[in-house]
Amino acid sequence: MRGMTMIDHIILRVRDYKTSRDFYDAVLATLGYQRLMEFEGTQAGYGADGKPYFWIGEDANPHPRTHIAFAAADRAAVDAFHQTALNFGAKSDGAPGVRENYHPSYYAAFVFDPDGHNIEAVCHTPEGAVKGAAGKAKAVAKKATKAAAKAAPRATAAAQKLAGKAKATAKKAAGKAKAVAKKPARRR
Ligand SMILES: N[C@@H](CCC(=O)N[C@@H](CS)C(=O)NCC(=O)O)C(=O)O
Repeated sequence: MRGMTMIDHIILRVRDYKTSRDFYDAVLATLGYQRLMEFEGTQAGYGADGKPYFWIGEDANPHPRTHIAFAAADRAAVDAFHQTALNFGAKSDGAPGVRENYHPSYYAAFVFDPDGHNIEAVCHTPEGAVKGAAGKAKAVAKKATKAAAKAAPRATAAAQKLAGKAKATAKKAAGKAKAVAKKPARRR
């Protein structure tokens, strides 16, 4: 999901920096994005993997309404995004759900941020695919756990064998050293 994106970064002008920062800290965390940078107490950059894509910057006269759609990894994240925004007192502009008018698996929710910008969280992955991928990941994890459990006793046995060999070699070497020490020193 976090590969190359079409937009490098975008800045929304906001009337009250702290109010908007607290709002976006909470709402974007639901989608897995964090505040990564902050400049002069008036600008904050949010993103993932060290790259801030989305910025807010204080401005006494912010631009009129903008629309921004944030990518969500799954439908549960879209739901959490919407609920968290409402908890902040935001007005909903569309409850979480599929928007068939865009495409059959366009699952989105819309809210207005503190300045009235229309922000959206959207997940394009069909529900079956998400469930299928989760199922596959679970199966792979189960297989790996089984294989590890099977390999562990074999590894232990091999390690024990090696330890035994090392012990025998050490014993032999100690015996030899003792014998050499007992031998009287040869006279010239
Ligand atoms: N209330 C609508 C909102 C739909 C919406 O805002 N769609 C976006 C495109 S994905 C849009 O047209 N934005 C234009 C704007 O906010 O100015 C819904 O729940 O479907």
